[in-house]
Amino acid sequence: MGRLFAVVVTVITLLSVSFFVMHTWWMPVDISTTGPAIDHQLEETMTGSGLLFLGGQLLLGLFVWQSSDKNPARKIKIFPGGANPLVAAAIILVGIEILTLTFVGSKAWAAVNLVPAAADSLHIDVQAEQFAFYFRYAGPDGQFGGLHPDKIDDGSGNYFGLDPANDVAARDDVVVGSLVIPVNRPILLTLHSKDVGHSFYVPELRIQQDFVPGIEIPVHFTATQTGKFEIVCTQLCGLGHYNMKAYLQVMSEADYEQWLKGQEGQ
Ligand SMILES: [Cu+2]
Repeated sequence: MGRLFAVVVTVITLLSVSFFVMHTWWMPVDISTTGPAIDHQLEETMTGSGLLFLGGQLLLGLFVWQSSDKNPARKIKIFPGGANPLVAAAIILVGIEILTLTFVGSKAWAAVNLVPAAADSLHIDVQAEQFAFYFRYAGPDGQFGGLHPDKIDDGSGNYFGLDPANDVAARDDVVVGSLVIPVNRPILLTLHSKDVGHSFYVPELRIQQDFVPGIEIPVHFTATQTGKFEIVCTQLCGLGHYNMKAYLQVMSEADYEQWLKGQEGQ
């Protein structure tokens, strides 16, 4: 029985490691300028923790195999000093591993979260609510209208709480249900939520950022490929959470300009 367990542990270990080595289930294509650093970090983290996992599981299988010998005359071997030095060594080893990953990975993190957005970024406002995303562009005047939470009214399509009657800048703001952006141009999003916590996740951009009600959260990125990608909410935000998504459409600069003109005309 013991030997069978040792074989099963070894087979499960090798099988599960092989799925990671072959990238059977892996990240989708990367379409952002900051993505390669994140993917590189992911590879390093998976390799480091994968080697520890592989070594640990194979050792476990080996020990189970060796101790399944039922011979009562066999002397029990005791590691010098007992278990304490081994446990201490394991804690130090894992601690060093995690600290190293933190320092090595901080660069990739900083490029996304600590470096400010480029000054010429295209600014788009994002409103999350149960269970949809809305996107706002400044319109021909380049000015966003002010936000008035008391004026938010889904029935009339006023998802951001604009006041076009009194606020000139708000009159030409474009509000749509898809995030349409030009390729190769820095984008700066400001995330707002009108109700509960949501999340903005685009796997292809390697960006996942929570919405927090009452806080404006900046997110910036540059898309390097045209195409249509899913934006999904990854914070359990209510009964309709499973269905909370929108699309990111990355277009050529010319297509984007044309799309925006079409929206402004409405
Ligand atoms: Cu949500």
